[in-house]
Amino acid sequence: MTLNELTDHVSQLFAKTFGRPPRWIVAAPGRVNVIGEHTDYNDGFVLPMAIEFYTVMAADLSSSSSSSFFDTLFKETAQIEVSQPVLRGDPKWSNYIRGVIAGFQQRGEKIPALDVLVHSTVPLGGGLSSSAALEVSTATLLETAIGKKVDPVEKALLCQKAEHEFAGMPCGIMDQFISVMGRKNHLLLLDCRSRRTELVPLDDPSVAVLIMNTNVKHELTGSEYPTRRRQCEAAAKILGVPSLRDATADALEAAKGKMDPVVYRRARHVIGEIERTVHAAEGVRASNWPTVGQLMYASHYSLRDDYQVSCPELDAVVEIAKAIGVTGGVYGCRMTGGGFGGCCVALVKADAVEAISKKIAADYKKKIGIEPTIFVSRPAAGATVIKS
Ligand code: GAF
Repeated sequence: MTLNELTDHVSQLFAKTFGRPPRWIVAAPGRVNVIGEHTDYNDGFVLPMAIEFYTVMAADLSSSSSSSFFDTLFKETAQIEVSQPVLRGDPKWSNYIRGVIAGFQQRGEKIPALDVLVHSTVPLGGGLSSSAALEVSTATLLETAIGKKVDPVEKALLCQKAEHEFAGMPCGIMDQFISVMGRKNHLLLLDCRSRRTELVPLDDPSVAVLIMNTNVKHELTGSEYPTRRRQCEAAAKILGVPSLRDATADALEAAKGKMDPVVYRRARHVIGEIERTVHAAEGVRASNWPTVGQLMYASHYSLRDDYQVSCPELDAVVEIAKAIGVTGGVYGCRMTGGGFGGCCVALVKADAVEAISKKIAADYKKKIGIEPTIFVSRPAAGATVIKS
């Protein structure tokens, strides 16, 4: 479904639910990270792109004192009293929205009561940033409703704070930044220390980005993510640097004896991954797809062996893709996002997409026993106001 078709659909759903057409419609995309995993909270580089899957919100002013957010997936309404400071509450999914409203209130904004229909095509729990899309969509709606733009960096940080404080997930800045700042046909090279961004064109029609959802989500992400953050901080402390961004592979080797072996491996992943990300961006600029592909495999093996955030299902997809090889049209493949399930991303020859998808689906089903979901996305635009 194109964004236009999706917008029409959501507009109709709003009219059916609230009995009148919406006054505003906004959309914010999910993302896939091409490379640079678990580097954002280490002040490193990431190279994500926004995908053509969105959280769309259609809205109008409400005649009541509280806002109603109706979510079409959960088929339930979150009532949020906006005349007072918004706190955490039920249903659980509404906390992403609540956190963003609270962020606007903390900036001194008075938030009007709204009737909102929320409809998302970003797969939930697929590691494609459905939560960032929900936060950024909310922020974009609030900007539209109050008639004031927030600086894009401030907006992304406000959404990240919502995730920290209202959803209890100590994420880095990647997901919210790309959902705000994505650009059609571009990857976003983000320096997570300076927050400087560079748009890297990915518009070569001969290559495609394939996204493969393993359709499994192991319930480890919640506890493992903060543990990884702490291990990285411990490594930086031993190395005497503010963050692993400042560490070198040589310094790490020299300090190996002073470090817990697990902490050492975590640091080895991060230091190597930051370097791979910078090289991959160079590879994309030069359309050097085999090099980018090799860096993607190296990233996966490092996440599997040193960072230990992969799982058998993600590994299976990568091994199947690797077996197809460049001759079959696959340049590279890796797990993407936080890990423990969710999606893999592959860089492939555009004219081989169909054959590759079929082969991966069949072999994955044979090996794991479940169907994967496979799709292609061009790099999409970040958050947009569709009707204002
Ligand atoms: C999750 C987090 F939300 C991101 O900030 C990032 O750390 C990612 O995992 C791993 O690269 O998506």
